[in-house]
Amino acid sequence: MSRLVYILNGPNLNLLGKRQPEIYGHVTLADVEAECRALASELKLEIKFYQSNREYEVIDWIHAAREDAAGIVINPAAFTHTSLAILDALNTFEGAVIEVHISNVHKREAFRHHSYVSLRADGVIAGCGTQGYALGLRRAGQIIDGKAA
Ligand code: CA2
Repeated sequence: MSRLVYILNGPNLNLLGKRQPEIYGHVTLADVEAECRALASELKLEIKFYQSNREYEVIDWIHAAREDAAGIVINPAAFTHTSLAILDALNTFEGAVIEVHISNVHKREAFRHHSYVSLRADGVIAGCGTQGYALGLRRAGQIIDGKAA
């Protein structure tokens, strides 16, 4: 049984920690990856960690996850609010899906309140800062282990 979790990041998240720290904080995406790798090793999970500004790449990684992964933790960034294609791809994936947002999207503009991805996600984390990734990975691990309450 696979213990591999894909951690996928959508557009502009490569700028994390470098722009708009008042919204997204000072932690970089490389810091988030390092934190997730340390946690994965503690939980005996494997991770693949990716970021892209291109919708088709995110879709291709979801398709790849169908072949070898037990879970996906995804911050789709702005694709959250626009991408029926990412929802369709996630609907073909049979493992655990956790949606993560660094900011509390519900406290922000109305156009951020709707998520296509939430129609598939088993769990949604928003407004916990970059800590949300570790929380999401932990939850994915619990689902994979059959220990999610
Ligand atoms: O809060 C989140 O994690 C979001 O997914 C981030 C997206 C936004 O469109 C969603 O509504 C909520 C934006 C990602 C942009 O990331 C940046 C990070 C640092 C500096 C500039 C952009």
